Amino acid sequence: MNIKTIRKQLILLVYIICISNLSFSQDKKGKGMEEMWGDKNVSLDALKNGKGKFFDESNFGMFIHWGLFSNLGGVWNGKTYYGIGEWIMNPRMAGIPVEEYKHIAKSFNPTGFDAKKIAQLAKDAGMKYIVITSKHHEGFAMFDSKVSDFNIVDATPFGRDPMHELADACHDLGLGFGFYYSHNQDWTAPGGTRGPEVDKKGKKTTFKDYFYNKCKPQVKEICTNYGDIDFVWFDTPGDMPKKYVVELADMVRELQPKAMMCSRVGYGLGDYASVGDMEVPTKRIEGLWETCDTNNDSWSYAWYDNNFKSPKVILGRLIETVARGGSYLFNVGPDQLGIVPEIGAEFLRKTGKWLKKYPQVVYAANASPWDYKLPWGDVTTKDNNMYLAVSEWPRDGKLYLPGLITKIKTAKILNPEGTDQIIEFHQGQDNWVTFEIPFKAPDNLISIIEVEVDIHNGGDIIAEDAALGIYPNTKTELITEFGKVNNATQENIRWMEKFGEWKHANQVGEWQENGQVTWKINVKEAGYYYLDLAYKGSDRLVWKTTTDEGVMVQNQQAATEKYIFYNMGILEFKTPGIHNITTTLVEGDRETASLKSILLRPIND
Ligand code: H79
Repeated sequence: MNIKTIRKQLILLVYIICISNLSFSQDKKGKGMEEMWGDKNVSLDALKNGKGKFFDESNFGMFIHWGLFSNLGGVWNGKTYYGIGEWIMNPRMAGIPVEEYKHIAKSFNPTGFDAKKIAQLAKDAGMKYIVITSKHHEGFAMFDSKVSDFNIVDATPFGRDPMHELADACHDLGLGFGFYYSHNQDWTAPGGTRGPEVDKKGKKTTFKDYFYNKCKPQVKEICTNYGDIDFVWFDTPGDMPKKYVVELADMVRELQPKAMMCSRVGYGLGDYASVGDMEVPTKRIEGLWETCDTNNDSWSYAWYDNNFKSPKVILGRLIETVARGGSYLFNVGPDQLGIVPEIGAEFLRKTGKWLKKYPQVVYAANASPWDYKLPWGDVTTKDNNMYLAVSEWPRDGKLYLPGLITKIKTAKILNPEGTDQIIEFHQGQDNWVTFEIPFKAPDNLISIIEVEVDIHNGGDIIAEDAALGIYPNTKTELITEFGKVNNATQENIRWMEKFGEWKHANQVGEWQENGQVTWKINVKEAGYYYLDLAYKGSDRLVWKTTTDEGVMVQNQQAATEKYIFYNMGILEFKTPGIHNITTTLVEGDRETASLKSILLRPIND
């Protein structure tokens, strides 16, 4: 095992701990190592070539949050509740009493629901499968259930089973299909987590009652009545006792041997890891994993939420996820009529048009040789090719690639509608590659440069991972995650902007005297750079940044509770090549000061 592999495995280990915390932490923190995800009896290779193959190669799927909450669209008793719409019943949002919530079903009549149209949208978007909410935390079954009549067939005027229609439509179009099922929380079923503690007769109920009376039999229904399914996506295991999770997972494996379960089933019993909601990881993760994200801000439909991600942003986040080694599950929220909001649908079709032009960049593509994204975009790989996916096309005719050890053979700009354009490049002694590119971006979304490299029989494309590139023609953000920290605390944090909408960052806080973050960087060209710092804190802070050449920038700027970039001044690199750069907090409130990143900007950028 070489050093790089050991290092990667260590990173993986740390990530798995973080992942299990994130996906479990929704209710409880601090799961131990023994609770890692993955079937211990199946190797990763066997999984990737077996039942995980479809998931591993697809890389892009559609998530659908649709339920009784969609009938409210974020409104209860005339008041709008902002945040994740499927939580509206929760006391921390509208706090709707159980009986009143159940009553909403009487007016739920999603006559606009067209399963074929939604499946076609997924297909047009370039997605390979659909995972839909069959029951969310509030307990309403969106399928025909004999177990509980709080379901869309028995309790609504609609009276149809839309899950059947969607499963059929997916199978007809050759898409994969699977169900989300909230197995621990049930806010309306007696005994469910955060649900009523007594049954209709006033008798005390336990989680065991809920598990055997509703959860397990309903999961049996979704695993029996819809043909072969590809996913069973459990969520928020919380402190659900292990024996029930084991029983549930065993049943799924027996009834649907090909279905993949994500790590949120709990206790490491999933087939692949699910990272935090709405999070695109910044660093490479080994193994099979997925991130789930949503097309606007909420998961389920909310009338006001038209903050839809553009096709370029969707593609950027998809490619970034694939480049970190994962799969992207991207959510839409059909409304009270069962219709996917049109702006989101249109942006997805545009996303799909791009993917039709460059399918090789995403499907069955592998991670980038760099563990992190690059300032102009990201890189995916397949066989002897690297795909440089350039979202910020440089304006000076040059694209730089830092620290590439593997030799390049040819490079061309892909032009699926015409002829590919071979481009000149120079791979220097310093391992920087400079490509000569046209001034205008070839694609108005994300342009692709296909780079053929000189490797033989399954070898890896090797990039130096020791130093972060500083580019002459584009700004580079150095996040704290890639720095070395002394006398301060480095920690991943997440926070909510609106209710339930997570933002994630690695940051350094709890600054002691001489607390510092040091980055190892690889400067392509000597000269002046603007230095900006992204931090939060209180009042005003003084920061000092020094290089190993003795150059120093020290300045005071304001600080607020939000991360903002502040200009610090001009920093000079007297020579190109490998340097250290160190940032220290000099004055100000050490308790609240939190540094997220530093930014180096070429003067003329
Ligand atoms: O289905 C979507 C979310 O509804 C679900 N997962 C995605 C895919 C999810 N369930 N729980 N969480 C996400 C974590 C949410 C935690 C919070 Fe809260 C909800 C933070 C604020 C509201 C729980 C309740 C913690 C504080 C109050």
